[in-house]
Amino acid sequence: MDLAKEVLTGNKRAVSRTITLIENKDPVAKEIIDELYPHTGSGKIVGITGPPGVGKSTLVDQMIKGWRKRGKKIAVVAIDPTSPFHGGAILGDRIRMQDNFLDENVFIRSMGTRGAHGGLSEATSEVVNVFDAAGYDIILIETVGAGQAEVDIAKLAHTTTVVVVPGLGDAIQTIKAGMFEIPDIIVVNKADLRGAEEAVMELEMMLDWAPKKAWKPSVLKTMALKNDGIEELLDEIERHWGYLKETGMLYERERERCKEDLIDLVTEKIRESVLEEIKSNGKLDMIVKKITSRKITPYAAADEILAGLEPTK
Ligand SMILES: Nc1nc2c(ncn2[C@@H]2O[C@H](COP(=O)(O)OP(=O)(O)OP(=O)(O)O)[C@@H](O)[C@H]2O)c(=O)[nH]1
Ligand SMILES: [Mg+2]
Repeated sequence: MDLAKEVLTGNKRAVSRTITLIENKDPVAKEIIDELYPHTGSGKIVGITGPPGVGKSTLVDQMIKGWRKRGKKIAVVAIDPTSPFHGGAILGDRIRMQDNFLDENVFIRSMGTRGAHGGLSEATSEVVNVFDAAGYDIILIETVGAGQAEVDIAKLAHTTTVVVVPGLGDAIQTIKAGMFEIPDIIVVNKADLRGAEEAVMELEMMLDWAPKKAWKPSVLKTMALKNDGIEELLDEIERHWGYLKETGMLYERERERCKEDLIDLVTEKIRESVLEEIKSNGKLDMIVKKITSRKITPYAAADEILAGLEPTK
């Protein structure tokens, strides 16, 4: 079947197969992505991040249900940074989201991170584009907040939601100084536990002290297990979207994402061509020998390799 055309009609199997091609770095994926690209740009990308076990998946589950009631088509990419590659990474999550899994207008996919830098997989942005082209209104990316992953999700998403839970100083620990750039919305989940009110207050105080931004992140309380506070969260995501559109920030974010993607792509291409070159002519082994026998230093060797490369066109 013509995968790109099928993806554009919203065919779930075609979407699934395309994502697998992307994960496997199949050269065909590149052609499909090229064909889909002109049809992207209308999906809302929403990031959900936060420490392990704060209830991100439970929350995502309820958000899907809420958005379905609002007539939206939703795709979820659940990223597991501990898994080196794709495939059933977060099986538990899938089972939990089973109701949604059977819904024709909901697509849930787990992926491992392949990224060498501990960040989001480079493939994530491409997968988001596939969902976008397939007509999903909302594309949710769920990932455990582990430093780089949070930064990366904020670059990719239009709206980034950081989830925390009540507990002495825990919330504050998560939204550390310097991480203030990341959340557009902060959710204190498990508000049924003690200390939720205090957590909200602490966070709001910290936000008051933080350098002012045009959009002040809002702090919301949810009880994902009881489906409480979800409507307010969806409203707030809508409000943020409206803000992005009105202020031209939406365009800014798109530009940033484009730039990041392009830098990643170019870096990857350079890396591949350099590796191919130095491995093919046996030069690598020769230079390694010189290093291990202490004839040259690794830095000098790196310079020597680079100096010997053909300039790329
Ligand atoms: N008390 C309480 N427990 C909750 C709430 N929401 C989720 N939980 C529980 O918290 C635990 C973790 O929930 P998950 O949704 O798996 O959390 P997560 O953040 O996706 O976890 P990881 O993906 O492992 O990082 C589960 O046992 C949930 O039932 C809530 O509002 N209140
Ligand atoms: Mg989870």
